[in-house]
Amino acid sequence: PTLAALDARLVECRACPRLVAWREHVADVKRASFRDDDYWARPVPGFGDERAGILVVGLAPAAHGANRTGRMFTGDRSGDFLFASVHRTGLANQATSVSADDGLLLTGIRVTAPVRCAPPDNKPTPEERHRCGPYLAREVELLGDTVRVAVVLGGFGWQALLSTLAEQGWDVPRPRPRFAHGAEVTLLRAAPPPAGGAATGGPGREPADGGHAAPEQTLTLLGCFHVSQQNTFTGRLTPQMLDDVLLRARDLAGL
Ligand code: DU
Ligand code: SF4
Repeated sequence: PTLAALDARLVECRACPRLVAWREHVADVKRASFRDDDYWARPVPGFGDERAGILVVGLAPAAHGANRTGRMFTGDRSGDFLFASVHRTGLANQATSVSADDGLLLTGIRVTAPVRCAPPDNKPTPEERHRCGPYLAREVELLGDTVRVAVVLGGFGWQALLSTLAEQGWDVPRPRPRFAHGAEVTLLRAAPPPAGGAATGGPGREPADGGHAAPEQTLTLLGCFHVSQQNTFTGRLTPQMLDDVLLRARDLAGL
Protein backbone atom coordinates (compact mmCIF):
# COMPACT_ATOMS: atom_id res chain seq x y z
CA PRO A 1 0.00 0.00 0.00
CA THR A 2 1.92 3.01 -1.27
CA LEU A 3 1.02 6.31 -2.87
CA ALA A 4 2.48 5.01 -6.13
CA ALA A 5 0.16 2.00 -6.04
CA LEU A 6 -2.79 4.26 -5.27
CA ASP A 7 -1.92 6.51 -8.21
CA ALA A 8 -1.56 3.52 -10.53
CA ARG A 9 -5.12 2.50 -9.69
CA LEU A 10 -6.44 6.04 -9.82
CA VAL A 11 -5.25 6.84 -13.33
CA GLU A 12 -7.21 3.83 -14.68
CA CYS A 13 -10.48 4.97 -13.10
CA ARG A 14 -13.52 5.48 -15.34
CA ALA A 15 -16.22 5.37 -12.66
CA CYS A 16 -17.92 8.69 -13.55
CA PRO A 17 -19.32 8.57 -17.10
CA ARG A 18 -19.99 12.32 -17.26
CA LEU A 19 -16.45 13.22 -16.18
CA VAL A 20 -14.79 10.61 -18.39
CA ALA A 21 -16.68 12.08 -21.35
CA TRP A 22 -15.75 15.63 -20.39
CA ARG A 23 -12.05 15.07 -19.73
CA GLU A 24 -11.75 13.35 -23.13
CA HIS A 25 -13.94 15.85 -24.99
CA VAL A 26 -11.81 18.73 -23.75
CA ALA A 27 -8.72 16.86 -24.91
CA ASP A 28 -10.18 16.41 -28.38
CA VAL A 29 -11.30 20.00 -28.83
CA LYS A 30 -8.34 21.59 -26.96
CA ARG A 31 -7.78 25.27 -26.45
CA ALA A 32 -6.21 27.05 -29.42
CA SER A 33 -3.10 28.03 -27.48
CA PHE A 34 -2.51 24.37 -26.57
CA ARG A 35 -3.39 22.78 -29.90
CA ASP A 36 0.01 21.09 -30.18
CA ASP A 37 -0.23 19.52 -26.71
CA ASP A 38 -1.22 15.95 -26.02
CA TYR A 39 -3.70 16.31 -23.19
CA TRP A 40 -3.45 13.92 -20.24
CA ALA A 41 -7.26 13.50 -20.17
CA ARG A 42 -7.24 11.08 -17.21
CA PRO A 43 -7.59 11.22 -13.43
CA VAL A 44 -4.88 13.40 -11.85
CA PRO A 45 -2.86 12.08 -8.88
CA GLY A 46 -1.69 14.17 -5.95
CA PHE A 47 1.70 15.78 -6.44
CA GLY A 48 4.61 16.59 -4.16
CA ASP A 49 6.29 15.34 -1.05
CA GLU A 50 5.32 11.80 -0.02
CA ARG A 51 6.22 12.73 3.59
CA ALA A 52 4.34 16.02 3.53
CA GLY A 53 3.40 17.84 6.72
CA ILE A 54 1.01 20.04 4.74
CA LEU A 55 -1.64 18.81 2.32
CA VAL A 56 -3.27 21.36 0.01
CA VAL A 57 -6.78 20.29 -0.97
CA GLY A 58 -8.29 21.97 -4.01
CA LEU A 59 -11.44 21.17 -5.97
CA ALA A 60 -10.78 19.26 -9.20
CA PRO A 61 -8.39 19.42 -12.17
CA ALA A 62 -8.89 22.31 -14.56
CA ALA A 63 -9.88 21.31 -18.09
CA HIS A 64 -6.86 22.95 -19.77
CA GLY A 65 -4.62 22.90 -16.69
CA ALA A 66 -4.05 19.63 -14.85
CA ASN A 67 -6.27 17.76 -17.32
CA ARG A 68 -3.75 18.81 -19.96
CA THR A 69 -0.45 18.44 -18.08
CA GLY A 70 -1.37 15.50 -15.84
CA ARG A 71 -0.01 17.23 -12.74
CA MET A 72 -2.20 18.81 -10.09
CA PHE A 73 -2.52 22.63 -10.40
CA THR A 74 -0.01 22.65 -13.24
CA GLY A 75 -0.43 24.66 -16.42
CA ASP A 76 -3.00 27.30 -15.58
CA ARG A 77 -3.42 30.56 -13.70
CA SER A 78 -4.58 28.89 -10.50
CA GLY A 79 -1.36 26.91 -10.38
CA ASP A 80 0.75 29.98 -11.22
CA PHE A 81 -0.75 31.77 -8.23
CA LEU A 82 -0.48 28.79 -5.88
CA PHE A 83 3.06 27.67 -6.70
CA ALA A 84 4.42 31.21 -6.64
CA SER A 85 3.23 31.39 -3.04
CA VAL A 86 4.49 27.88 -2.21
CA HIS A 87 7.89 29.04 -3.49
CA ARG A 88 7.84 32.36 -1.61
CA THR A 89 7.06 30.52 1.60
CA GLY A 90 10.02 28.18 1.14
CA LEU A 91 8.23 24.95 0.23
CA ALA A 92 9.18 24.64 -3.46
CA ASN A 93 12.41 24.85 -5.43
CA GLN A 94 10.93 27.11 -8.13
CA ALA A 95 8.04 29.52 -8.54
CA THR A 96 6.59 28.22 -11.79
CA SER A 97 4.71 25.07 -12.73
CA VAL A 98 4.22 24.58 -16.44
CA SER A 99 4.48 20.87 -17.18
CA ALA A 100 4.93 17.52 -15.46
CA ASP A 101 8.68 17.50 -16.26
CA ASP A 102 9.59 21.09 -15.41
CA GLY A 103 11.71 20.16 -12.40
CA LEU A 104 9.35 21.47 -9.73
CA LEU A 105 9.97 19.84 -6.35
CA LEU A 106 7.82 20.40 -3.30
CA THR A 107 9.25 19.89 0.17
CA GLY A 108 6.99 19.36 3.15
CA ILE A 109 3.90 19.94 1.07
CA ARG A 110 1.68 18.02 -1.32
CA VAL A 111 -1.22 19.18 -3.49
CA THR A 112 -4.30 17.14 -4.22
CA ALA A 113 -8.05 17.37 -4.84
CA PRO A 114 -11.23 15.58 -3.73
CA VAL A 115 -12.30 15.01 -7.36
CA ARG A 116 -9.62 13.83 -9.79
CA CYS A 117 -11.24 14.36 -13.18
CA ALA A 118 -11.97 17.72 -14.78
CA PRO A 119 -15.67 18.55 -14.41
CA PRO A 120 -17.77 20.81 -16.67
CA ASP A 121 -17.92 24.33 -15.19
CA ASN A 122 -15.61 23.18 -12.39
CA LYS A 123 -18.69 21.72 -10.71
CA PRO A 124 -18.66 18.05 -9.78
CA THR A 125 -22.01 16.60 -8.71
CA PRO A 126 -22.45 15.28 -5.17
CA GLU A 127 -22.44 11.76 -6.60
CA GLU A 128 -19.12 12.36 -8.35
CA ARG A 129 -17.61 13.76 -5.17
CA HIS A 130 -18.85 10.75 -3.26
CA ARG A 131 -17.50 8.32 -5.84
CA CYS A 132 -14.06 9.94 -5.87
CA GLY A 133 -13.83 10.40 -2.10
CA PRO A 134 -12.06 7.10 -1.38
CA TYR A 135 -9.01 8.22 -3.39
CA LEU A 136 -8.58 11.26 -1.13
CA ALA A 137 -9.32 9.17 1.94
CA ARG A 138 -6.63 6.70 0.95
CA GLU A 139 -4.14 9.44 0.20
CA VAL A 140 -4.71 11.04 3.61
CA GLU A 141 -4.41 7.62 5.19
CA LEU A 142 -1.08 6.94 3.45
CA LEU A 143 0.24 10.35 4.55
CA GLY A 144 -1.04 9.68 8.06
CA ASP A 145 2.32 9.55 9.80
CA THR A 146 3.43 12.95 8.65
CA VAL A 147 0.54 15.19 7.66
CA ARG A 148 -0.39 17.76 10.30
CA VAL A 149 -2.17 20.49 8.38
CA ALA A 150 -4.63 20.61 5.50
CA VAL A 151 -4.85 23.90 3.61
CA VAL A 152 -8.29 23.70 2.06
CA LEU A 153 -8.99 25.91 -0.94
CA GLY A 154 -12.70 26.70 -0.98
CA GLY A 155 -15.90 25.31 0.45
CA PHE A 156 -16.19 22.33 -1.89
CA GLY A 157 -12.87 20.87 -0.75
CA TRP A 158 -13.68 21.75 2.85
CA GLN A 159 -16.92 19.75 2.86
CA ALA A 160 -15.34 16.89 0.92
CA LEU A 161 -12.35 16.62 3.24
CA LEU A 162 -14.51 16.72 6.37
CA SER A 163 -16.69 13.91 4.99
CA THR A 164 -13.62 11.87 4.15
CA LEU A 165 -12.05 12.41 7.56
CA ALA A 166 -15.29 11.54 9.36
CA GLU A 167 -15.38 8.24 7.47
CA GLN A 168 -11.82 7.54 8.58
CA GLY A 169 -12.61 7.86 12.24
CA TRP A 170 -11.62 11.46 12.86
CA ASP A 171 -13.76 13.26 15.41
CA VAL A 172 -15.55 15.73 13.14
CA PRO A 173 -18.02 17.90 15.09
CA ARG A 174 -21.71 18.06 14.21
CA PRO A 175 -22.80 20.45 12.87
CA ARG A 176 -19.78 20.47 10.61
CA PRO A 177 -17.41 23.43 11.01
CA ARG A 178 -18.13 26.01 8.32
CA PHE A 179 -15.72 27.05 5.62
CA ALA A 180 -14.32 30.56 5.77
CA HIS A 181 -11.09 32.17 4.69
CA GLY A 182 -8.94 31.99 7.82
CA ALA A 183 -11.04 29.27 9.45
CA GLU A 184 -8.93 27.00 11.60
CA VAL A 185 -10.22 23.72 12.97
CA THR A 186 -8.18 21.06 14.72
CA LEU A 187 -9.48 17.52 14.58
CA LEU A 188 -8.41 14.55 16.65
CA ARG A 189 -8.26 10.92 15.87
CA ALA A 190 -7.62 8.26 18.46
CA ALA A 191 -4.76 5.98 17.58
CA PRO A 192 -5.96 2.88 15.75
CA PRO A 193 -5.74 -0.33 17.79
CA PRO A 194 -2.44 -2.13 17.31
CA ALA A 195 -2.70 -4.59 14.45
CA GLY A 196 -2.98 -8.16 15.65
CA GLY A 197 -2.60 -7.04 19.25
CA ALA A 198 -4.32 -8.73 22.14
CA ALA A 199 -7.91 -7.68 21.56
CA THR A 200 -8.89 -8.44 25.10
CA GLY A 201 -9.05 -4.94 26.45
CA GLY A 202 -12.74 -4.61 25.82
CA PRO A 203 -14.35 -1.64 24.16
CA GLY A 204 -12.97 1.87 24.27
CA ARG A 205 -9.66 3.31 23.26
CA GLU A 206 -7.43 2.15 26.10
CA PRO A 207 -4.44 0.24 24.83
CA ALA A 208 -4.71 -3.40 25.89
CA ASP A 209 -1.02 -3.59 26.68
CA GLY A 210 -0.98 -0.70 29.09
CA GLY A 211 0.47 2.33 27.37
CA HIS A 212 2.27 1.50 24.16
CA ALA A 213 -0.36 3.03 21.90
CA ALA A 214 0.63 5.96 19.72
CA PRO A 215 -0.60 9.37 20.92
CA GLU A 216 -3.73 10.84 19.43
CA GLN A 217 -3.21 12.16 15.94
CA THR A 218 -4.23 15.74 15.14
CA LEU A 219 -4.94 17.45 11.86
CA THR A 220 -5.59 21.16 11.55
CA LEU A 221 -7.72 22.39 8.66
CA LEU A 222 -6.98 25.91 7.45
CA GLY A 223 -9.62 27.46 5.19
CA CYS A 224 -8.44 29.63 2.31
CA PHE A 225 -10.29 31.13 -0.64
CA HIS A 226 -9.66 29.09 -3.78
CA VAL A 227 -6.83 30.22 -6.06
CA SER A 228 -9.13 30.47 -9.09
CA GLN A 229 -9.05 33.60 -11.23
CA GLN A 230 -12.51 34.51 -9.92
CA ASN A 231 -10.80 35.20 -6.60
CA THR A 232 -7.29 36.23 -7.60
CA PHE A 233 -8.23 38.66 -10.40
CA THR A 234 -10.78 40.39 -8.21
CA GLY A 235 -8.44 40.74 -5.24
CA ARG A 236 -10.64 38.59 -3.03
CA LEU A 237 -7.56 36.43 -2.55
CA THR A 238 -4.25 38.32 -2.66
CA PRO A 239 -0.76 36.81 -2.74
CA GLN A 240 -0.21 38.07 0.79
CA MET A 241 -3.36 36.34 2.04
CA LEU A 242 -2.24 33.02 0.60
CA ASP A 243 1.31 33.48 1.88
CA ASP A 244 -0.09 34.11 5.36
CA VAL A 245 -2.10 30.88 5.28
CA LEU A 246 0.89 28.86 4.07
CA LEU A 247 3.16 30.42 6.71
CA ARG A 248 0.61 29.56 9.37
CA ALA A 249 0.51 26.02 7.96
CA ARG A 250 4.29 25.75 8.13
CA ASP A 251 4.22 26.89 11.71
CA LEU A 252 1.55 24.38 12.71
CA ALA A 253 3.35 21.59 10.84
CA GLY A 254 6.63 22.46 12.54
CA LEU A 255 8.34 23.17 9.21
O1 DU B 1 9.52 10.03 -9.02
P1 DU B 1 9.30 10.42 -7.58
O2 DU B 1 10.55 10.70 -6.82
O3 DU B 1 8.36 9.47 -6.86
O4 DU B 1 8.53 11.82 -7.62
C1 DU B 1 7.28 11.94 -8.19
C2 DU B 1 6.98 13.40 -8.36
O5 DU B 1 6.82 14.03 -7.09
C3 DU B 1 8.08 14.12 -9.09
O6 DU B 1 7.46 14.91 -10.09
C4 DU B 1 8.73 14.98 -8.06
C5 DU B 1 7.68 15.12 -7.00
N1 DU B 1 8.26 15.16 -5.66
C6 DU B 1 8.26 16.34 -4.97
O7 DU B 1 7.75 17.34 -5.45
N2 DU B 1 8.78 16.39 -3.72
C7 DU B 1 9.34 15.30 -3.14
O8 DU B 1 9.81 15.40 -1.99
C8 DU B 1 9.37 14.08 -3.86
C9 DU B 1 8.82 14.05 -5.11
FE1 SF4 C 1 -12.79 7.99 -11.01
FE2 SF4 C 1 -12.69 10.14 -9.44
FE3 SF4 C 1 -12.48 10.42 -12.07
FE4 SF4 C 1 -14.82 9.73 -10.99
S1 SF4 C 1 -13.73 11.68 -10.69
S2 SF4 C 1 -13.86 8.84 -12.83
S3 SF4 C 1 -14.16 8.44 -9.27
S4 SF4 C 1 -11.04 9.35 -10.72
